[in-house]
Amino acid sequence: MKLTEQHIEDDNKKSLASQNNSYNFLADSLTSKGHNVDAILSKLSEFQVAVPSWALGAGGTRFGRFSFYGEPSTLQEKIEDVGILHALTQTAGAVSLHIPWDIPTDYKAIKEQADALHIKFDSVNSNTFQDQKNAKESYKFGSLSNTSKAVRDQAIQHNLDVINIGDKLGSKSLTVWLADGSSFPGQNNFQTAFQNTQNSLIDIYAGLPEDWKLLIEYKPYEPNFYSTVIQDWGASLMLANGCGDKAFTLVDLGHHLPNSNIEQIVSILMLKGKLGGFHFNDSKYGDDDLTVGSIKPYALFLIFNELVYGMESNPQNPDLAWMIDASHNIKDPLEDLLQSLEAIQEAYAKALLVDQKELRTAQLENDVTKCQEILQNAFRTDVRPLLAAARLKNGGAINPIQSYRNLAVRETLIKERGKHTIATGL
Ligand code: PSV
Ligand code: MN
Ligand code: MN
Repeated sequence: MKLTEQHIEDDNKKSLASQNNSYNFLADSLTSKGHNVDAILSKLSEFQVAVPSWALGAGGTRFGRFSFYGEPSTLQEKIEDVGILHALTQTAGAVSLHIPWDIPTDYKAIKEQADALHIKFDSVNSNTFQDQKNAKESYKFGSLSNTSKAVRDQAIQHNLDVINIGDKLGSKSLTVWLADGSSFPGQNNFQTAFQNTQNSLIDIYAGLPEDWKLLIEYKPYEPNFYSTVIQDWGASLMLANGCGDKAFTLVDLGHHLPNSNIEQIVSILMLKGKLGGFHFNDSKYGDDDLTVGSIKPYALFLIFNELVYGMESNPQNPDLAWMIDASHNIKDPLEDLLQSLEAIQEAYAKALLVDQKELRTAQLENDVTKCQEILQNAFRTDVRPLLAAARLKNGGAINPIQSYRNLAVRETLIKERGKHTIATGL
């Protein structure tokens, strides 16, 4: 299914008058407070987030998976779905592939399809957390950190193969997330596991094309429950530094122990020029991968405030690879992603409303109340008409979920693909 601009434009007609009213009211009020509304709209339009290929089908838990009708079962269908998300939101202009779940069979055709939908191939993800069919070695006791050289070599080779696949598609970075660690005290020698991982990453780094980045993701636990080799940003940063200038830390919102100050982590990494990528999701307990902004929207805003500050003040930090890393068990995956994309744009827009100069002055004067007021005023502004205006400007939907339902997207996908399709992925 392809959503045309005409489909969306027709559906927008129902809400156009009310959108214009709300937008004009908000734009006037922001302008009178000294904001440059056009500049904010341009920034919102430019901000593109990659959709992970594995989130287009219903996720599952280790207790089961309830599939959702009309799921994409080929890479082509997954890109079609990202095309739908992008047509509606104008902010999902990239896809992030997980290899080997998504190895293209016809590169030219896939690239042409993505180009036609204005979708880029963002970071490619390797997978050494599952054993692959016909693989000689098993990752049961780790991959890049394994005590066996044969296992490490197989995992290194897999990452080099992933770089090669990504290169053919126009990706510019490799994301490495390892499940490596231990489930019981004494199982692993921490130092050996870390050193093996560093050496393996150095070998992978040596295979990076000149204009590529290596993004190293950390996570404190799961699937291992006693220790993880790359447990936190410090371990990731040490490994990145041990590789070189093209290696960076990747922050996933769900990969922190409860109450970690994630905004401070991203801020300091950007100061050091070492934040390379970012995975959005939300969580109540652990790596829950819930819809972005569904649990802790203020925390997301505070993180965005630091990201905006970093993007404006830290030229030493490269452009980031932004990706949604959420999936859910019980909702329509496309509706879930539409909600996540909206929440990301909302937090970004609110962060753009923070007057950084005014905040700086209040900080220097140690006016704690004013500092807090500046942030909370921005957070409490209802920016949704701004997001809709940014979408509208580029041919997107005023209200993506409403249009998705009005245009019977899921029903059409079910008609085209059938009811019982299963997407590859977690
Ligand atoms: C691991 O929990 C993770 O966040 C990594 O980014 C993986 O590649 C992804 O999830 C797969 O679901
Ligand atoms: Mn992640
Ligand atoms: Mn995760």
